[in-house]
Amino acid sequence: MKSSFRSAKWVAGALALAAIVGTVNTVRAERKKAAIASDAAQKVYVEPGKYDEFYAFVSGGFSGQISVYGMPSGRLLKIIPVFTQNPENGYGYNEETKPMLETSHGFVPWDDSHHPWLSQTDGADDGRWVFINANNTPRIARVDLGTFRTVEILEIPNSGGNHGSPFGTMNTEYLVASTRFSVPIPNKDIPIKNVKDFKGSISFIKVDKEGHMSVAFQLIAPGISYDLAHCGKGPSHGWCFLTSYNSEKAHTLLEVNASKNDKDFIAAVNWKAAEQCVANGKAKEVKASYTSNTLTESNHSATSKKLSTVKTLSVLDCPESIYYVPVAKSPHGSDVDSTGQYFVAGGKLAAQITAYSFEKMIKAIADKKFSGDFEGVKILDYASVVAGEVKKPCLGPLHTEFDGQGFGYTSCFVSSEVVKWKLGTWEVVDRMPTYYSLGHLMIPGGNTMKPWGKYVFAMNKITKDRYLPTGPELNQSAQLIDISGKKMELLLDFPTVGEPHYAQGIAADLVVKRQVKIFKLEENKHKYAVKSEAESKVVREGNKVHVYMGMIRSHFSPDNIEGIKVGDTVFFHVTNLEQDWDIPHGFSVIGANTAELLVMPGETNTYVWTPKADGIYPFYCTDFCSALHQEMQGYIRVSKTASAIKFGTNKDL
Ligand code: RUQ
Ligand code: CUA
Repeated sequence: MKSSFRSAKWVAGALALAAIVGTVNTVRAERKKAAIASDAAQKVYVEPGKYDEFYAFVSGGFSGQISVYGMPSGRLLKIIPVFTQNPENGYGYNEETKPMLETSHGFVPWDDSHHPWLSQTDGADDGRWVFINANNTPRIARVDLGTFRTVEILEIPNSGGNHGSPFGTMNTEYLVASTRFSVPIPNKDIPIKNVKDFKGSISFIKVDKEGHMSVAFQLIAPGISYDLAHCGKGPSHGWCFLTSYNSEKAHTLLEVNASKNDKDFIAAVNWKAAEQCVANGKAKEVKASYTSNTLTESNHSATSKKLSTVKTLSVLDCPESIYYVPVAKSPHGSDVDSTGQYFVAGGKLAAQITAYSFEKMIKAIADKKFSGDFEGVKILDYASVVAGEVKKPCLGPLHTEFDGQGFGYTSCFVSSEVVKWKLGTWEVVDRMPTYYSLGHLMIPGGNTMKPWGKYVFAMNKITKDRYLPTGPELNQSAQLIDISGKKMELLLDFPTVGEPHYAQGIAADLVVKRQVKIFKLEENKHKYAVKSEAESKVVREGNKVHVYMGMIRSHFSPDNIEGIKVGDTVFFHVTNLEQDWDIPHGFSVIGANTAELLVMPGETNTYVWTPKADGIYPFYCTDFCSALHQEMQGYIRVSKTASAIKFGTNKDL
């Protein structure tokens, strides 16, 4: 570590920050009246019956899910359950989807999801899948945009927290996932103060043609905290750029102890070089325990597979795979512009946005322009790689997206604004206040080579005084800003679900054309499916009872079942026999200790019930499916364990 990074300016920094926050609060009150565009209403008005131009996939943060909005209307279209059980449709409760939430720690029914990332082909969003991270128990999920369902979840071994994840390459060859907390690798019982022995992993997740994910290899790097990445494209394809913090390697009170050094690092990772090292046998296959969960739509069932080894590559055995680039202190993510020539990072505590030139970086590596090394990783000389610093940017710059027209848009958390600046001249050309404390922002396609431009979708952490109050907790919010003109114009303000972090936007037609409307009944390979009402039956296997049940407007078959006994475990395998778009049926039994089923046309789901006392138990359909939905119901007769009541359904009784 070079001593120039050691000047302890954090005290001054923290005081300055406190002063800034005070000013910002006063500014807020004045800004509340800030004008919105006079034709804003027209610009966001999507006529009833008309579609929005864009989809926005917004992370749910502590809700663990993804919410889908139409843009520009701000209409909430759907919440896709990913890492958190969802009683609304039985995700994570029914037998088919429970395996999706299995991990090496057992069943984990919740997570904290931050960064959706749309699959790309040739550097442009292609509308196939959206990936998203679980921050707490390290995982990456893949959602199929044909069905809007989570179809795969891969656990990431050797990670102490999967925040900087998942960020993909321009053809979705890999997703990069870095560890936020350094930990011993392999994990073991050592004193916390031995933090110097902790390591950081940067995982490369291979995505095959069908979307299936696997851990290709993990770079084992110095144990600092790695954060958000964006990968190169065009000229910089083959590289990914991740910011990091805590080069101090603090293990307590990080807010102070990890802000001492003047500079942190961007890790520039050459994944093609790493691939080469792996091919040359420099990686080690090590023991690791993690899971790979997949939902197969042919039988509508998920399976969880336990994996036991992973390939790790120490950066010391492949020094050409990683370089550190000095960056203003406490950065929070690195972004690559649409041409792939620049990568950009803001320093939260430094009021500085720096753009680096990829070309200069390659030259600096060739010319060995190093200013030192950090635990064996070469540090590039700052002046040799920097392309420019944005002049008079803002306070607390975080994330940058690009419009494809030569401008960057950076979110500024402390000064609550979006700043628009020009690539090349590094001048700020416009500012737009946000309400308040802006985290991420998103431009549809703004992280790709082909942005649609048009809007900035800003995600704010604090909404005090923006909406009707709702008790101690107020919602986070999104704001829509028109960027099609010279000046940014605020159009719309709306609350979000959970705490949005990053989002991704895509032209609607790319997703609309892939929509699956029904699952074909004749292709249903679920072991307990029925293809018609005639196939419905009950089968007893000891004290297990399997009910093969069909649903069609507006009845269940069977709808009368007798001969169930206290002590039985009853499996209701319920098939929706409809073959019509948007006709789900629901299923639930009084007193059952689980969530309902919500079964899509042509699909089979399983509901487990253990009756505890004899009596008559009604069940019914929970989704208003027809004028006779209220009549869609049935009865189960439960008898004492020793009783000899005849076992059967309508036809036998
Ligand atoms: S975070 S506000 Cu992506 Cu989790 Cu930046
Ligand atoms: Cu089926 Cu309501």
